[in-house]
Amino acid sequence: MAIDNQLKTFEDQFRPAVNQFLQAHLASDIDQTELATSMQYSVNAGGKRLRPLLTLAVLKTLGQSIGDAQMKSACAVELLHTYSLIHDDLPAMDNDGLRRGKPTNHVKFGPGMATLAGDGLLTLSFQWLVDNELPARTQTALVAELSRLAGPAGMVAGQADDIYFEDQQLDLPRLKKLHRHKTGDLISYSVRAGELIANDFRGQHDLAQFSRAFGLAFQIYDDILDVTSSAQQLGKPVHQDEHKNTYPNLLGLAASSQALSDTIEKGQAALAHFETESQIDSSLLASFFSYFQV
Ligand code: GRG
Repeated sequence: MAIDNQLKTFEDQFRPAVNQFLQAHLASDIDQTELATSMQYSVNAGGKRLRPLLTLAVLKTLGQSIGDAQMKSACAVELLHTYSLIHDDLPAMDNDGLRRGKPTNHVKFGPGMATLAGDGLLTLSFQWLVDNELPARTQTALVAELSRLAGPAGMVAGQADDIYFEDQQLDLPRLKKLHRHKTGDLISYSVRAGELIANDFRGQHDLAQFSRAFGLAFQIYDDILDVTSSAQQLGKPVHQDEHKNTYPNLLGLAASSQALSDTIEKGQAALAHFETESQIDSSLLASFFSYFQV
């Protein structure tokens, strides 16, 4: 499967817009020079911007126009995501030296400043959700949803399972739960954020199914790439997962690829149902599945 043209056109338009927004607005919200350099270093290190792009794609799918308030709320999740990567790379966690093709934040600025850069990005993401022109009830709903899905009942719970069960093999249901929290919940948030910003909940059940399937597929794909790719291709170390709970470690590569295809099919079926029920074109969201080069 090649990258879908529709996804490429969308990314070509909106990834630079996300990058510009992040570059233009980060510095003015930080009041310490070294901290600003450290936070900007990781945010501007060149991630795919998948999560804000998903929010923007839901907004487009629901026929919304994208102004400053929509862009700022959509970019908030990228700040939070970058915090999670900085903290995940710390010596006390995965102790990784390479991220987004560059030395990790703690290698460059030391573990103390890297911890603070993560803390700053986590806090600032919530500030961006309320410091904009959206209606107050929308802002509150976004804050509530992000707290639930990124916090101790969401991504942080997944990360805790990841380190707690590092040398213990989980069965498939518990592995799926780990993946749902660690990776899936922030992706689910990103899709839900589009509905909340648009204040349009047509097909919310199908979009939740889509985002769950996409999130699980994203992590299975990441697990597979850790086994099959080079560090140069990924911009981060590979073969890091040998003691971790991953699909290839539990099921082997062939069954993991099958699980990936099955999960993608489930997500596509949810979007097809969404389109039939709502008469809304779901092809932009469906094009995100072409990210998985299977
Ligand atoms: C530290 C609380 C805390 C959580 C960390 C995100 C995370 C949870 C850990 C990173 C390790 C990992 C493999 C997570 C799975 C999700 C994942 C594949 C993250 C990388 O996201 P991409 O591929 O990265 O979107 P870019 O750099 O493109 O933004």
